[in-house]
Amino acid sequence: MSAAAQIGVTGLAVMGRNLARNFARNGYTVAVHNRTAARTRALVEEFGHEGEFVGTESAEDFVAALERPRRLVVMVKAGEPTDAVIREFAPLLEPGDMIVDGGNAHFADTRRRERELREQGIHFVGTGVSGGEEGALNGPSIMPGGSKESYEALGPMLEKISAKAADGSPCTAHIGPDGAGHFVKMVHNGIEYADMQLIAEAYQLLRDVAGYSPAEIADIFRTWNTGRLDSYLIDITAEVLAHVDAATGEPFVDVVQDQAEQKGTGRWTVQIALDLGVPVSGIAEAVFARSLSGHQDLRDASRGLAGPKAEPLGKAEAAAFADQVEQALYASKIVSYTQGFHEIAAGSDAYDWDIDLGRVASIWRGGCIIRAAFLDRIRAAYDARAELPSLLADESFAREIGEAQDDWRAVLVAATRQGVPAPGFAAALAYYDALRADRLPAALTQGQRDYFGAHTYRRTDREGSFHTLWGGDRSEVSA
Ligand code: NBP
Repeated sequence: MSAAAQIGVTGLAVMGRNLARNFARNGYTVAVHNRTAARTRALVEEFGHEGEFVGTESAEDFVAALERPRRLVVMVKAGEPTDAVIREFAPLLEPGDMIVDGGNAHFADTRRRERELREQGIHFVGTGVSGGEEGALNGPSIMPGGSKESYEALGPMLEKISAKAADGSPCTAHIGPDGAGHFVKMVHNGIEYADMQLIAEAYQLLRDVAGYSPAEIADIFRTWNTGRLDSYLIDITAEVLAHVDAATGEPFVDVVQDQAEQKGTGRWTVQIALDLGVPVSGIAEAVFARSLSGHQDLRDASRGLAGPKAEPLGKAEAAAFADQVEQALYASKIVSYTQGFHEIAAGSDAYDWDIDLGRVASIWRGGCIIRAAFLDRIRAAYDARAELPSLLADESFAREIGEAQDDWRAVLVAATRQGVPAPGFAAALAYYDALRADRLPAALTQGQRDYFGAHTYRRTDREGSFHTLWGGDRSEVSA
């Protein structure tokens, strides 16, 4: 077999197959391989006309088909299958070769794999890929980690197959060493959860409080999509809401069971945020809202609990309320991204990744699920001040959120009065109010901790740690 392929893809389910086709359509010769060879044959038969594919059935043939240094993309189910593939291929590779894991791996696994393969001189490039099957085929957002050297060999190819932002720049860039790419992809998915939850809350408020039909709400979302909320998720929300079920003639959204599922990356984002001590309350509420929706028994047992029934507003009031919901949604979205970028900054510090936050915003502008006009603004904020401590410290975001806050509060008052849950909006506002507070009740918490556990506290008026003798004469001692 001649070593002619510039890149190889193993794992040819929906993502791998489409990524391989994307490379081929962009003029690269692609070696393809899958554990079950029938998938490889099917790909070459069905899409062979799209470009140059080298179909291979054994690991040896696959590796032999690649030019050196070898670039081997793994698109298999994350977890043990990825380790199985590495065990199979690593012994066949040579120093300088690259294994690119495009699956949704946990960044801690990526760090382990990178360390193990580095000993063999193999570059392990943990790479986040976002955009689903359509993105994999036509241009995803790609978040590669790993060594700088591997990016030099891979980057130009990734840049070619990636999505392009409106200004033409590729939606990929070297994120940072070892697990940085998968970490950023994880937070991307966490933000995606939060975005989806906020949109869902906006929908429910427009439906139950304003009294709009799904078709009318689709129109409202279409209008919002022409403004500052312009994004893929708002766009597809309008499509889903406008869809009518063929079997019943009912709005599609009314015939779908209201139990949201999840695959795990949102949960990871929250777990890791807890480890890093980063408050990502909006993302956490989104994960919890999905999990609550799935507890059907609990919901059935609680349906009769006391509380108001929402009473829809009149037409004129409804339109004004919809404008307020737009403000609340936008303000809450700013908070979600603030929290997500804080988590990336904290991960970057903890693992010495030196992640450029503006660049992350930049490569999310196209291809991925959270692509939005808004990301250009985030990029501009970090470009203006790379050390921005929080997105809320950016003048223009601070101004916008300040302008939105009256409506944001009004929406939450209406939601609370009418008994419509809006945990994402509420968590975002609580985060905003907590950050801007002069004093937090954390002082009282410290007092309680000192009382029962002698955990000590610091004072506002002088340096040092102190403990009050609560069980004695309540005098204060230096700790
Ligand atoms: P799946 O996650 O469904 O994985 C199926 C592939 O894994 C098949 O090629 C299968 O081979 C292979 N595989 C398995 Br399962 N166990 C294996 C093993 N022990 N050794 C070798 N190969 C094995 O595919 P997908 O939905 O295309 O996703 C691929 C990756 O991309 C996943 O990590 C996923 O999380 C990630 N991702 C998916 C999306 C999306 O929208 N679907 C988006 C972004 C990232 P077989 O054909 O022989 O069974």
